[in-house]
Amino acid sequence: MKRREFVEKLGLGSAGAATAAVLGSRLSAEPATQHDHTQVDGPLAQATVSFGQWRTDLSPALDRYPNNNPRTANSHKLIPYIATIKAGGAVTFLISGTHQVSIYGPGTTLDSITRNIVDAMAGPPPFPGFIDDPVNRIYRGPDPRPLPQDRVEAVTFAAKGTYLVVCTLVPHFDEGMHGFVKVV
Ligand SMILES: [Cu+2]
Repeated sequence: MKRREFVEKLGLGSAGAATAAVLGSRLSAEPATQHDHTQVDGPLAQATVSFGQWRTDLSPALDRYPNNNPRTANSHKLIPYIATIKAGGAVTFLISGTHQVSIYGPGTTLDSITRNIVDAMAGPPPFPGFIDDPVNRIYRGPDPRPLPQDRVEAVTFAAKGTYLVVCTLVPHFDEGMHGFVKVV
């Protein structure tokens, strides 16, 4: 069916036809993969991963008031270590502390990531920089330095497989701060 016929069948006048033309061009200008409106539901639709945690086992007790973020009072774990979702689902990373989330596709291991360092600064204060290896990387989070120390990043996983999630802040990467997302 030609567009003119289609518009006439819808009972749109010339103004409606103009609107349809604008909508049509706008839609065709968007990348085909931009929006997926299918719904994701059920128990494996979403998992929450704690990405760095403030400690409560210190003496004296950690007191962040009014706005303290002591590096030495932050635990560098992903909890749970292995999160499981289904394909199309999401993982919500609840981030506390100075961390950068990077996610690698199936096959990448901690040892296979190239230790290429970016943004290191002599200071003062010195900053150790981030690991930047784009090979098989499917997601890299923002530079955490200007951001709140407590924040959220939600990420979707389209395909099945086991994904490596690492903190790419250099000292955390070097101590092996990582976990996995299993997409089933
Ligand atoms: Cu970290």
